[in-house]
Amino acid sequence: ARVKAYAAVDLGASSGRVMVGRVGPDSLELTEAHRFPNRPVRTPEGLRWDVLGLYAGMLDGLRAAGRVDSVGIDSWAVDYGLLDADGALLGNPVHYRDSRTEGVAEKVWATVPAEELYAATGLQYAPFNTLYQLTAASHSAQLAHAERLLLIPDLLTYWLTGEQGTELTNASTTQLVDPRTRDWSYDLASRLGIDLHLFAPLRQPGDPAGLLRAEVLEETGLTGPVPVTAVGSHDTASAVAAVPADGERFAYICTGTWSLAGLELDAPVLTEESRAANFTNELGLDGTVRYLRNIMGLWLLQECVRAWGEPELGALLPAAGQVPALRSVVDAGDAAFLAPGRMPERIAEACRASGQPVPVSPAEVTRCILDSLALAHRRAIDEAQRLADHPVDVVHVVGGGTRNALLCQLTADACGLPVVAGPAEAAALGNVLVQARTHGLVGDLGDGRRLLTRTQPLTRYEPRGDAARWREAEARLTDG
Ligand code: LFR
Repeated sequence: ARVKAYAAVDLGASSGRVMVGRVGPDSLELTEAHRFPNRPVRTPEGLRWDVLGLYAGMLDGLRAAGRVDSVGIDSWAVDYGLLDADGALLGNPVHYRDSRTEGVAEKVWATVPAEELYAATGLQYAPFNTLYQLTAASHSAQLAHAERLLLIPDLLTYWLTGEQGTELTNASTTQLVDPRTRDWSYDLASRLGIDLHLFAPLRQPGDPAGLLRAEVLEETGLTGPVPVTAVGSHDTASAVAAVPADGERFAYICTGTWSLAGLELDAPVLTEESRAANFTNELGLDGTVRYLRNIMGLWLLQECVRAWGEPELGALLPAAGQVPALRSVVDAGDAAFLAPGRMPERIAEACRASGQPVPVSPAEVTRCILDSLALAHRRAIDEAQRLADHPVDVVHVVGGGTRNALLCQLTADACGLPVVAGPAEAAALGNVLVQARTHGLVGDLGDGRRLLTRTQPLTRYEPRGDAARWREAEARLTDG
């Protein structure tokens, strides 16, 4: 049988890449065609995405990819572009770390209390959920002129094919979808005065999303027809699809700018306890629910590295490994770390405020961050198992953080469970698997996962005892 080639466009908060997955009956090989930076831009209006730069990077990547049988796009969630009646983009998409949503949630809760919002959507509170962004923008000229809202991967798909849709996994991060019906929450939208006609019709992962336009073929040198396939267009949905797990008794942590730590479930958990613990119920492939918590992730380290003038991680991580463990920890789930800037100082302030030694050198701060992330991973996985009544035997770590051996080992230690680390390019692989499935090359979610287990390099980390030290560190954050 012929091996098919799929282009997976995967856009993260700090870089984008076009990967090519070559899939045969029992083979899957992923190569990188092109990688490009994703640099947010601070304009006089606030923090914005350079979406034209991303589009250009994607076209460069497709040109470098060469002959492909289909293209799929995934990216970070919640953000969107607005189109006017001519289909033209209105302004630069706003970055989810922009400050416009400060204090907005309280206004929404005055109309629909937070408890009801959770019961209806299952979405954790995050200031940047699309619902709060739309509320923040409700009096803007742009929104007044908008006929259509397209989430980032749907916007780029539209530019490639001319066809509009709203892919479901990413739609679930808007806080306007009911995770039980997997359709819009019509009642909620009408109570909040949000016109759902702004959104293009829902698409399921695997649905066709059009053909590359003639101009795109010309610009990329590809020969048509080349279909674009809707994938799990939320990067985390694609990454979870590529967790090389066997059975159901597993937890996952998708690591990168964020750590998304939780479980794959058949049904949402909408209890008040779950809301209070700030777990989200985002939608995954094949009727699954991604029950997880957002943890600040390697963003904390990325921002410090930026502040320190970009030292080499190759030297910083071993130095952090030499610093005594768990001297100081911060709450890596705290939204106080969301905004960019002054990160080493903010971490030092958090340590001081909780009466812990203040980390000073880059190695000390890095150690504090990695210990804090491992601790947040532990808390999320413990609480998810309890709240969902879904015990696990193993933690799968996927995404960029798998390259950080210290973080993987500390996570195993903190969770008291074995960690299986890999694949690093999980989002791209999940993207490829959904495309391959539309061609009948792989079967269901379990099939794709078995293919990954057979073909992708994975590293196992066993927990090293001393659970008491992690419990003590956890108490430092929860007792204060
Ligand atoms: C990870 C991610 C998270 C989402 C955050 C903001 O890349 O998609 O799942 O909460 O970015 O969109």
